[in-house]
Amino acid sequence: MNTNTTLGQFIIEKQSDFPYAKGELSRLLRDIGIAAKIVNREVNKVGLVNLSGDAGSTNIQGEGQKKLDVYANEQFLLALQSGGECCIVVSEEDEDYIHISSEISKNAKYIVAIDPLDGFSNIDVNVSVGTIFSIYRRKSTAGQAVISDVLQRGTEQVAAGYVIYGSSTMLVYTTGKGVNGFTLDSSIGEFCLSHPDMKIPADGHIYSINEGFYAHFSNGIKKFIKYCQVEDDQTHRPYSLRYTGSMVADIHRSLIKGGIFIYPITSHAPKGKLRLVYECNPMAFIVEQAGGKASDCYQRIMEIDVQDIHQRSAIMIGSFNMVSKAEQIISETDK
Ligand code: FDP
Repeated sequence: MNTNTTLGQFIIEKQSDFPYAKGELSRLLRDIGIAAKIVNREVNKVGLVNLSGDAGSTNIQGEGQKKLDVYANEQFLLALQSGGECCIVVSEEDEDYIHISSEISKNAKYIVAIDPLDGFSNIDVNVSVGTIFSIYRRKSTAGQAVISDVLQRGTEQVAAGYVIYGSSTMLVYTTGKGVNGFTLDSSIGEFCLSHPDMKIPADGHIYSINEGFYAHFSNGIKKFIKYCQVEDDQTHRPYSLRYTGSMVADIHRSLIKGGIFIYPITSHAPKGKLRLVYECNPMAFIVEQAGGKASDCYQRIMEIDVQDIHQRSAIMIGSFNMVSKAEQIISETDK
């Protein structure tokens, strides 16, 4: 690991790469990094202090407890509110988007969409969870930011990233000039550059889908699963199946080792399950920047029109050739 370069230093060094290099996006990214460290501290002690319990339960000292997802949401909101660079926050935890109307935020130009704790159902069993964020620049030029500033396509993202709270904690982000990964060195309390210029292998040998829902999948998805399972020496099939139930963990593995993660539409979730604005778009931006591909089976994720902040989408994301193959099989089968 290159412990010489911390996230803070790297962001400042790369500031001139940003589309509008005034330091605001740098500060926003730095604030997200600080909140991630606070959330990481709480994720690590979850077994000790019952943070996985329901909101309203009490801890060992008899104090009121918050669920960790509520806590994580509060920490990111606090960081974004006090940083002064963000005018609107969209969060998985809040039904409506939140205007930040403090004195220091009155000229803020950025909109942040965030899933503060993705894969939360894994928190009790020590499987990795994550935070996903997506950053847009507001389009309106005067007054309060408006809904059209929020409902921008994924192609308009200026930055996106995720934090994975796993065997080690990593922050991975892109500003549209490649992808870089930073590992938290707890001895110095800093994210340090450990994975510079990440590239996803064009082919992989792992597919990742909740196959328990096989009966609810379209014939095209079923056919792709069969393709993954058939023996073929040339393409190193059958592929292995890995599915943690934490999108961040499953996509992080694909980014490092190659592979495909699929959450398709099902007969029980006809629009898909995952959220376009703060799950699919940011992960698509990162994976594309690393050389991979992300689609909803038919269309590039980042080109989907956004009508609603909590809109759902199907997603197929990962190694370029695997996603292309899946798209081909699905479009031939589900015509
Ligand atoms: P979770 O509901 O635990 O937050 O974002 C939703 C998500 O997890 C993803 O992280 C994960 O990939 C998916 O849902 C798991 O859904 P299934 O249990 O339906 O497979």
